[in-house]
Amino acid sequence: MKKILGMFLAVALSLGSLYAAEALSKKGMAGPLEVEYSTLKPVSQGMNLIKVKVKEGAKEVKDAKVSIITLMPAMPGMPAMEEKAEAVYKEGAYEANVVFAMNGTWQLSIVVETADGKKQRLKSSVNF
Ligand SMILES: [Cu+2]
Repeated sequence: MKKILGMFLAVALSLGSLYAAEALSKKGMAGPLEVEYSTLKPVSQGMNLIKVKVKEGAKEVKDAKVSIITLMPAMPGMPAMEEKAEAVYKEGAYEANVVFAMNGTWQLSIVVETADGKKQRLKSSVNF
C-alpha cells in the first residue's frame, strides 16, 4: 500500500513539475499603467530574471523606478520572507534578479514610481 502511494506521489510530482515548466508571462493594471512581467525560463527556486514592461495607454514608460517585492507569509517551520529587488531599464524592459528562497506560492508586488513621483502597484503571485 505504501509503495503504491509512493508511486502515485512520484507521478503526481512529475506531472506537477511538467505543468509548472513554463516561462511566466502575466499582465495587469497598476492604476493607469499596464504592467506586464515575464521570465525567459520557468520560475524556480533561486535566482530568476524577471522583465517588466510598463505602458501608459499605447506609450511605453521608460523613465520610471521599478521594483519587485516578493513575499511568502510565515508557514510552519518558516518565518515570513520578504525581499525587494530594484529593476534596471535595459533594451525595452525593466529587469530585476529576484531570488525565491523556496518553492511554493509567492506574493509579488511590482511597484512603479513614475517621473512625477506617483507610485502604482500591481499585486500578483507566482507558484512553482
Ligand atoms: Cu515558505
